[in-house]
Amino acid sequence: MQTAPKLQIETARVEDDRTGLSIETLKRAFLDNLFYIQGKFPRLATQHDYYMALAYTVRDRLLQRWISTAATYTEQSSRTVAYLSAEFLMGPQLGNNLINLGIYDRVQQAIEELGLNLDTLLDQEEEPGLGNGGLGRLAACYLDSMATLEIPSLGYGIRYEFGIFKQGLQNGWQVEFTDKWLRLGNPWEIPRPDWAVQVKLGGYTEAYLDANGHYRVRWIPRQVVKGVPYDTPILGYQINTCNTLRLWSAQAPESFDFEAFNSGDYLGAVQEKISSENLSKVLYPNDNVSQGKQLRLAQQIFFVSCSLQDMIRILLRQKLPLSEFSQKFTVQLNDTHPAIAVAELMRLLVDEHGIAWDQAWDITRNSFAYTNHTLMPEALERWPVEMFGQMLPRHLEIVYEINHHFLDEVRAKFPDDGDRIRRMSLIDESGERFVRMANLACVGSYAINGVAALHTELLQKDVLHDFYQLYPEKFNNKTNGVTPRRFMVLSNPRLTHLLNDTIGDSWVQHLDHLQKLETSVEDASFRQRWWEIKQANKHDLATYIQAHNGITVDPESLFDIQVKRIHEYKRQHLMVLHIITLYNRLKANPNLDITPRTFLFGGKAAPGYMMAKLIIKLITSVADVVNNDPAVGDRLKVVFLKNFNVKLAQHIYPAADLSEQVSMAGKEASGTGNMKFAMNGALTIGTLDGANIEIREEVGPENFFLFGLTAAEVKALKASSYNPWNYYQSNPELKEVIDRLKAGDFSGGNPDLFRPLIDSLLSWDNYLLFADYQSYIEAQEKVSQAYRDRDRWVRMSILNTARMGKFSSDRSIAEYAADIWQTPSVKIELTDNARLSR
Ligand code: Z57
Repeated sequence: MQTAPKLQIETARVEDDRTGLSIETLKRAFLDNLFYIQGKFPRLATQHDYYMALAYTVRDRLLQRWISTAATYTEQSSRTVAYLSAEFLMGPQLGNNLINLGIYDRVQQAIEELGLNLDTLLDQEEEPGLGNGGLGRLAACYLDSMATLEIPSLGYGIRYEFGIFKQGLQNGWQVEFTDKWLRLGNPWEIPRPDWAVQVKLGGYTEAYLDANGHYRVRWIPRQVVKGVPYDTPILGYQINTCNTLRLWSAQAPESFDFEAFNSGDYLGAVQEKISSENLSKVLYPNDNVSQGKQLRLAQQIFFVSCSLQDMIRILLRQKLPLSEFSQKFTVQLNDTHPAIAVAELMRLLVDEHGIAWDQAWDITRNSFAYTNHTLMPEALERWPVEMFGQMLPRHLEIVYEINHHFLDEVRAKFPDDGDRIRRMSLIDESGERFVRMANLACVGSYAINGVAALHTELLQKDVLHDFYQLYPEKFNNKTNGVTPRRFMVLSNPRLTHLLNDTIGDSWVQHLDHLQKLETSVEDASFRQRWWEIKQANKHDLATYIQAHNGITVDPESLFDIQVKRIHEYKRQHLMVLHIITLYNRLKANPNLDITPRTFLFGGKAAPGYMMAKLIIKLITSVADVVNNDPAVGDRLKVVFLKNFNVKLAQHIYPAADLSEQVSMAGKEASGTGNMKFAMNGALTIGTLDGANIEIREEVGPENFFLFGLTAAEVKALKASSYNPWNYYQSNPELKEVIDRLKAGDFSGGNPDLFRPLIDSLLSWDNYLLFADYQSYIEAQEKVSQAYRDRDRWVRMSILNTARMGKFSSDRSIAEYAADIWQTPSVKIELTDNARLSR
């Protein structure tokens, strides 16, 4: 403390270099970082070194805001959202931080003056792919919006050493490579070893009487794992708020090693260390599926326990009593992956902090809110009671105790209803016994939400109907949104400039201001510029395709795109049926005047999901035939873009004419790619599923290509038993598509390759492709007609963008804050950080 005045003097110059925003200062800081952090000079430096130097330059500016933010939250003991998620699919950080800091153009100039190219540096970044798809990317968009709306928040998750695998293609099949994203270092994170915590696993429990003669339980674990937090700053858009993403990395605790060393079991000690570190080794690569693996449960308790202990540390440091946990924090559960938190908070409060059960239960129930993200039965998490008890013996007791109280509550409201009790119990006892995590989340939360209007309705009617009857007041809808900073400003600069020229730049924070574009629809020169921008973006993507796939595509053709995880319910293969239909028409009538199309696919299949991998092989096989048939010429091209990730996504949405959102109605909870496409002026062909319904409502039915059965019709058809064979027999074009596939026309004459897929389509097909085929083909004909009338198409495109205001994640987050969290926003002044050291 005595040294503080000296510290202040020394920081005076450093501070300017580390916080200044002038081009000269940025250049000086960049070179400083190249020398003193990378230890390189220009003759030796690689592009990656330059990227790192720039990243550290930007990080310094973030840290200045981060410190001001943390100081303010601490001073004001602000109510804070803890967003618990097993996945955060962040995507590259540098560009986004430049946008949010408002220094993109200046940095571009500084970098150019140094003889370098900003795009090349941005391209160096290995993206943190710590998520599978929609759910993980939603968490990332929500962090951006919480910071932008000045809501105090902490994202809590796992610092996977290996994120989602990298996808390669070999002979048209998906192959997986480990994602070694940390290999060259991660400039955005700061380890906080001093805030490490311990997590217990395995072992047994025993009862004892404490000093006051109270009955208590202690848990003697078999293993203890240390969780070390790594913090990443999350800056809001042109605001000083800089929140934190805190990811936990698993390590073996030193004390455990020592015991083994002393007992001479050196290899045993090393083994223990390896098994501990496995907890944060790799992201499970499944989307919308739960495998029920033991290591996955260990990951869940690991990050949940670390996070709750961290919150308790923060609470106590602010000199608040534990009874105020739920006033200080609201904990959002991103699906059931963190739902074990309900039992873990009870354990921490009761066992570790001596709070009575009833009071602990009040605190717990007032702390959690649960978001459900899926209606897919195979995604609902259930843990075998046996496995659960082995790993979490104390939690199993707590779950039983919660269940005991809960079922009493159910019986009181619904007497003599044994079926209801069996359905609602936290334990599934219909066969092998399972712990039901969705039930635990519902019982332990004060709010439950779905992610689109239809989805929430189906939760209430179907999947969570019993819970809706018991707790109707807990249920609410929060339609998803996406951040326009990353998915418009950063990824579509041409469109951003046009929008700014036309309506000013307030739309970036208030996306509904895009409405102001409606009048420009009548302006022919505006329409011309709109068209040229889309063409330029398509040209860029065509260049990428040429370089990566060696396929020449025509930027004037209609870019018809489906990018998302590969899953049967999302029906990538429905788009393939359309492609083959067009191909057959061309073969039968070579001079047919069709609208030229480029079909683009991208997406990963879970490595164990054979049917999804076969769909990829189908796409690449159809591509090989169609792209190389002289009878087709340049009229149809089919491209599978490998390794679809956030970085690639940012190149794709701005270049899309048509967005394919063709899931079977009632299966896609919301979808978020649908929003990213439409914001960038793509038109949608889609079913009445998830947020498609709300997008269509907003943009107007005349600006949306609708097809297919409704969720209610799907349900009815399934109830009356679906017979694909009838569709096949009665629809000649469909029959020809299937017959060609069967004959091996797309598999080098091999009729066996696609047999599993064809058999499924023809005999039971849970996703009713044939039932929607004709309607889809007809909608696609309307698309082709509309595209031929360029003026009409551009008008529709403009109106799509103009009417997408609702789908900003700012709107979603504002609703969460108002209806669920009750978190006031907190203004952050930029403080002179040197002052904080006094
Ligand atoms: C996942 O990406 C989603 C739901 C899940 O239960 C799991 Br596990 C992973 C997706 C839904 O499929 C999308 O429809 C939704 O838009 C997204 O979560 C975000 O809510």
